[in-house]
Amino acid sequence: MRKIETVLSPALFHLYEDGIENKIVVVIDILRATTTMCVAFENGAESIVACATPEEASNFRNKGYLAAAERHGETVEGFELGNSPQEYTREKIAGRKIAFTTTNGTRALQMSSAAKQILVGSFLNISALAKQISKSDSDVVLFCAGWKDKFNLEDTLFAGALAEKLSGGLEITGDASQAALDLYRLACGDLQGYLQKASHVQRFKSLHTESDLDICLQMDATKKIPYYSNGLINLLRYESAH
Ligand code: 3SL
Repeated sequence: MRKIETVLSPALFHLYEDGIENKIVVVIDILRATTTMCVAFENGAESIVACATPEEASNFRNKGYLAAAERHGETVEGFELGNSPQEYTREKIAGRKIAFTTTNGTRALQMSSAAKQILVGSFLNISALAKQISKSDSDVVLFCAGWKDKFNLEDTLFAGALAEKLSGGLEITGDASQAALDLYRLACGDLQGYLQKASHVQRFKSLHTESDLDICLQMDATKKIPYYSNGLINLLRYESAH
């Protein structure tokens, strides 16, 4: 039976790298990078380059890209876009290429480079993602981007939600996957209420960005599945199959 494993923090990723070239990795940064990527594609972005640094993202401007950079939860000075999904409107980004760097999300994508397939997960595309994964024949690693190598509640909740959706056909393996599933079952009646305990939600409050939380918890707002390959995030061409 195919297996699901869960990585609760980038600091633990090395423990799951064995055989990664045969596995699907789902990168999860619910607040907010992978959510924002899903919003960007839903609103017509052409592609996203995942950059390691703001400098690297800025250099893409010469090639006509929009440059987006977030550090410590805030837009880096001088950038036209940060990491709030609310900024990624159709008016601003339809048909555009975006060079994007964030504190944890783009880093987790880059760390996953050796995987067979790297998918971008959020509550917005959770059912489409589950359907896509069910159709494949590989084991799955749910990779929580966390916050600066620390565990976080929101990515773990999503890992549990996706594990629950996949549990009919895949085996939940390891205590991390079980803990994520249990946490999700505990909190699923009121995700928004539960996440008031999350340190990143507290951070949002101090940065006056808490309205992003509503968007980040929207279930199934899109069927689009971004994937990462060779530094680029593009859209998986799958929709005709749905
Ligand atoms: O670290 C990241 O990738 C971001 O999602 C963090 S923030 O939500 O923009 O603060």
